[in-house]
Amino acid sequence: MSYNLAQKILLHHLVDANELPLPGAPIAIKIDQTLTQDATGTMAYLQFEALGMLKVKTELSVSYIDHNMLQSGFENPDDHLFLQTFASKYGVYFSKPGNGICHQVHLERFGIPGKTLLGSDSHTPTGGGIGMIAMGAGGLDVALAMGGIAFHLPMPKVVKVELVGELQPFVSAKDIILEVLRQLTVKGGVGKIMEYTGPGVEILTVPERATITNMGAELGATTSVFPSDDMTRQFLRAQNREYNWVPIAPDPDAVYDEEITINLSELEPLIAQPHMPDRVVKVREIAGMKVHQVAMGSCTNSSYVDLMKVAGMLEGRTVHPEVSAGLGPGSRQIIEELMDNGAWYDIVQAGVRILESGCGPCIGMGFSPPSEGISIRTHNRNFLGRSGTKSAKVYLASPETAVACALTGEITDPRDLGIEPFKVAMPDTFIIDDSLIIAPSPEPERVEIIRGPNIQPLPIKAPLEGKISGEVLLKLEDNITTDHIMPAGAKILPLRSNIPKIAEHVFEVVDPEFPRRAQEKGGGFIVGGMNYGQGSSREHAALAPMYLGVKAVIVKSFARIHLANLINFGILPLTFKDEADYDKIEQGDMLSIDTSGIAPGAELTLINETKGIKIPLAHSLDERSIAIIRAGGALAYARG
Ligand code: MIC
Ligand code: SF4
Repeated sequence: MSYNLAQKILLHHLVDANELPLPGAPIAIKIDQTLTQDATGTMAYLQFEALGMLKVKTELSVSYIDHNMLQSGFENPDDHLFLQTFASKYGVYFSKPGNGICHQVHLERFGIPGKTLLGSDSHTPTGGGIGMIAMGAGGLDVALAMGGIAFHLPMPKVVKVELVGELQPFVSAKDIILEVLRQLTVKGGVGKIMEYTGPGVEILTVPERATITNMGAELGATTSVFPSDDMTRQFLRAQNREYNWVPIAPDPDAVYDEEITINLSELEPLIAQPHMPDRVVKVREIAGMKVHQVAMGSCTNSSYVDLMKVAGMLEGRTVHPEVSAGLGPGSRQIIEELMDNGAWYDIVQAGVRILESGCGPCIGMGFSPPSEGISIRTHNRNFLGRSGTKSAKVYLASPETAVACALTGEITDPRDLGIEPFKVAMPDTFIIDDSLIIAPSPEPERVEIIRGPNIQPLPIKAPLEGKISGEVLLKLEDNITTDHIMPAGAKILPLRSNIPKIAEHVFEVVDPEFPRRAQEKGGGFIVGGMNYGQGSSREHAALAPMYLGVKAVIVKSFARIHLANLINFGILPLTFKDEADYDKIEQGDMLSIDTSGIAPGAELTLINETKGIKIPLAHSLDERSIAIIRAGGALAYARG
């Protein structure tokens, strides 16, 4: 039998099976490592606590602080203290605020080729850059994985992305993933693993590979993965962890479910237009548009390679007087490296504002653009309102393009600047300083968990009723993101540990009246289009609607992580058997569904009582998912 790389790692981690099923069939895999970040971590650890275990059962679990770093009140620091004391007590490593963005630090200090990683953040696939099967999931799935419980998912299809040719000057890894997004769109990766192969792979450094696997999340892909080769070995050696290296490659005659080829030599600088990461055009097509702000950083493009390119292009130049440029480095290691080699000076001297090492503007935590402002960002998402300014227009591009825009004040192809092309060499050894990573306590029984007033208990859902009924509380179009459902940003993100409070903001960018209406009507239904719930892993996009009484979500199709989150919190995820039936339901209609006969593969009938019609509905729930929903959610199910 021959296998591709993704299949090899999955096969090795299968629980209770020794063969991979066909794509779409359920699989359960052992999770070796987990990561959480602070905005999803508090819930994940409260859920882990509810499982009643004394210590995590993974090979390694790490709790990072990188999202909620503004600390404009007691909420964020309360969460940090909770997370630090919890980690210490339950066997989890803790990465202090200031140490860096979870995905970047994990790649540098913890990722191991061939291992599985589950993270409560949708960009966990960054780890695929080092040859891991690294997936994003809701906090509850991560809590279960920390408890040693297998992770369940449908067997993904594996897509071979063959990279041929060589990147030209000022064209970079970001342009590769933007090209994949242009071709496949934000729903093109659902149910798939993107596996990168071909001669073009060999010359990409680990951070460049990680840019591609990171933003593969925007395809809706389960994950993306690169082989573990000499480049991986050099990276691990430079991180003083060569002992973690193992070679992993697909078998020469490996078979794939789908294939695409990208010729790197033909790629040009690309840019994603507002408000979707797949609205990709060539930079030259929209060159000349005035730019107000440039934000560099985020887990997509804040690596050593990225920032050295930024520094090299800025050296001796100054940011345009009408542009506000900011940069958030990916980790403390990167800052130390750039301080050590002098590149930091070039960035500061050019007039770039230095932001904290963390998520920052990517999730609307500061550095919001002005009203109607055009912001060029090296980030991975440009959803409506995510920057904190609803009227702003966010474009996503490479660090090279971002610098070009910062220097000229307008959208500019970096090749048109006339800067001499240069190559960034990876250091032979990185500066290793793990002093902001705190190991768990050797005496856990002595550690007291500190819970400030921002840490509120988990809401509980009752088991599924035999018949559910209520009003259509909201009807939505295609590609609704979790940023629409449960917005983030400086005002709302600090409420992540407090469900009653955060629930007041559900669907705020779409319909601010939603929470009040949902509660007044005693809950009800949400109706949507294709790819509902794309984007982040935030389980709050299921948990908060559950708290407001949402019983079922009826759509044309779901994004993977959000579908799992709905199941985990006992909300029925249903799809139209015939997509045209979407038009037969309006907001405000009274619906009812008899759920007593729900079974794998069996259709359900929705009665639109207002219109007096019946509509057949489908679902993808297997026995286990049905049992979870019947129990009122995965926690109730896991506790028996
Ligand atoms: C994001 O990029 O949207 C986030 C914020 O990192 C989320 C996690 C969250 O909402 O806390 C993600 O990607 O999963
Ligand atoms: Fe943080 Fe942005 Fe990355 Fe999400 S996408 S983890 S908010 S840097």
